[in-house]
Amino acid sequence: MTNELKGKVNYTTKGNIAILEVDNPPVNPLSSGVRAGLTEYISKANEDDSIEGIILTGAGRSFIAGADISEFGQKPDGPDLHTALREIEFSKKPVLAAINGTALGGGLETALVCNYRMGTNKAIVGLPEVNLGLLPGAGGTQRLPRLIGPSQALKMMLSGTPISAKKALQQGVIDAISENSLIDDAIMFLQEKIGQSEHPKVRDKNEKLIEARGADNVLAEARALASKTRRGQFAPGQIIACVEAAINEDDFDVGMKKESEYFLECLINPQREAMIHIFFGERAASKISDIPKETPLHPIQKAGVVGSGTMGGGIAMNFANSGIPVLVLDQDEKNLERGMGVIDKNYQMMVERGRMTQEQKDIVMGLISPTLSYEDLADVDIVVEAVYENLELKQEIFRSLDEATNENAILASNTSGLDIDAIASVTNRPEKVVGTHFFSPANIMRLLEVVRGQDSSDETMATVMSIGKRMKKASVVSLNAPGFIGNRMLYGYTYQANMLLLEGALPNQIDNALESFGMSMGPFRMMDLVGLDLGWRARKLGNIETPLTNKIADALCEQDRFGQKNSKGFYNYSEGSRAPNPAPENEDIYKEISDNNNIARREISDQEIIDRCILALVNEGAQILEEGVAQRSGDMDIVYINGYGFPIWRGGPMFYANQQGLDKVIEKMNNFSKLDEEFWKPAPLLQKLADESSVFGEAPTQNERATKLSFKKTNIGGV
Ligand code: T1G
Repeated sequence: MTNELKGKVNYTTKGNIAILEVDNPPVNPLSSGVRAGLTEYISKANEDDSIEGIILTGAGRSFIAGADISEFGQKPDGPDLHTALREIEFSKKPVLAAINGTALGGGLETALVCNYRMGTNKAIVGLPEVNLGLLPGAGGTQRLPRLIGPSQALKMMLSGTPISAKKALQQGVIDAISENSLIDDAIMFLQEKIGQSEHPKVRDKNEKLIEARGADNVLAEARALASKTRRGQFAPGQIIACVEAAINEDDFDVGMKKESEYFLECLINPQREAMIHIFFGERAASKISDIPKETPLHPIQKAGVVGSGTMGGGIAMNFANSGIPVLVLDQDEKNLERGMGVIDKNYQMMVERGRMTQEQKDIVMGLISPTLSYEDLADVDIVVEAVYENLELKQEIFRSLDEATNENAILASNTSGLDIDAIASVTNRPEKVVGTHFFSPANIMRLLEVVRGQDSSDETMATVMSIGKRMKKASVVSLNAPGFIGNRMLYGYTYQANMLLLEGALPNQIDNALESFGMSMGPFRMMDLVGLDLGWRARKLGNIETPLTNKIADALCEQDRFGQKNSKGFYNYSEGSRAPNPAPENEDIYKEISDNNNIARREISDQEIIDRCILALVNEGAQILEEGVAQRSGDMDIVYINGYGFPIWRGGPMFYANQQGLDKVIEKMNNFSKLDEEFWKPAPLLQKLADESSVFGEAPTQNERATKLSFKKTNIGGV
């Protein structure tokens, strides 16, 4: 029994032109109904003698957003994509793709089988399949290199980043840009071609490939790019192999056959499922399950940031990059000047690296204004406080903001772990108070933890989530609990890394093991980057006793080893370099502290290191899910991939645990419980799901939750 087909194609005619409009809202993926519609209507237009030309376009804001990602791993209905595209490519009548918006993946590949391509100036085109652990499997790896040359094509397919219509025209991906009505311009363009005996097919354009034959640098550069930007990923190598085939095979269809083989290998590779989990996971994370979709948003036309330090400056850049004018307030003139200088320098670096034009820089810098006075914030719609972590100071600032800003303004704190309700309690508008935990550098890192206070209103939450989308952030909701999601999970991970150091593993072994697992940076390199002295000074200042797992770091600080900032920490660094060099001189300190704490040092395998650090994340994640601090396990995966350097091709810690099997996870934790029974006690939800041979998913409902959440009740390693 075939399911009802999804999506459709609208067929209309204008004189001697047939117009096929892909209609599968909101972004027109090539679902079963679209594939069926394309196949049917191309042949209908070809059989209709009154028709001399065909235009293919999309309904709404998108041309075609690619293959239907939700179909991967399922048995697809309707004709397959190759059949539909063959109909278009071998149409007797010329076909023009009128690209009215996003043409991505299979969407661009569909345009590439057309004879001609025209876009609006807002159109964007790209082959982002690599972001899904896939490759352009509908001819993209064979046709795009023919149009723009293998080197440019490889850059586009390995970055997965779309390009603008202007750039697409420059590179030859499209033939023209419509400045007025796209369909009218497309009809005019096609009318001029209709009389021609032949119409170009991309498959026949071999010049650029033949030119590249023997030019090994093309593939070598692509391999270098892939290993630099996509470490551990399977698909990039497959993409390069496809283009190598395109270069060396004379017969187009032989190259296509290779592409299909390599595509299949990507499809069955577990990375594909993990990366598609993240694609849909990011979209799911942007939804708050108990807040209605139609909740009205508070209009955000102007913003403010309190604090012009590293975080404040980065947050201000996010507002400006989203076209929102922003005031940066600091009480200290010198700080303000320095802060504005850092913002200008960051943008200047982007201009120098060609990632923005001088003109674009002038526009965004024009949106950022410094101020020393709270009064200037009277008409802003949102303020983000970004000063250092001190509750009393933040409460003082929120009292001032409560007075200075209009009563409708949203007041947000960039705290990375302080009690949002305690901050809100000093204002007369706790329903307008929320946490917006950005990650450093805030203008680069995609993660945004949106912390929901007990009184944060639906409107406040929905509005901040929509701002996160405008800033192109991966926004994830956390309830107000110590360490929120990311830092809370990190505690167990770092605790295990430090215990492994005490038990005999060395920093570079632990870091290499976790980096070979795919983490972007090992914990000890991370600690050296952040600075070992932050915790040490805080403990000295507060006269706080050093916990066991900080004893080594504190001992290093006593030896004036603070990390990268003074070129020595767990590693040594040559002047001006960030490359970590082993520091054998530290080993005596490690041995002494292990001895002083009766910890026997032993050989430890890389697998034990990986399992203990990653499963510590998973177990705390299960506790967070049980408490409902995170709405769903996928949210924690989004947090770890966008904020803590977890490899996207493993799908995040919770997805990784699901793929391993929760019974296997429990088994490993039980093995480790000999080392520390309390720490390795499985979270009740993890035990329950493993017993049911189930997997992590949505958080248990309010009633199912074992523990009632409160800032006071929950404790993270004494932080
Ligand atoms: N398939 C299925 N659903 C899709 C989809 C797709 N290709 N693209 C988007 N959606 C859903 C999405 O989950 C969301 O659903 C809604 O549409 C709106 O999306 C053979 C193998 C186009 C830039 O990788 O990058 O072609 O959450 O919230 O921010 O070679 O969507 O509302 O239920 O993201 O405006 C390659 C994927 C596929 C592009 C629009 N294509 N899409 O962004 O909206 S593989 C892609 C995007 C392929 C061929 C291969 C973005 C967008 P819901 P949204 P947006």
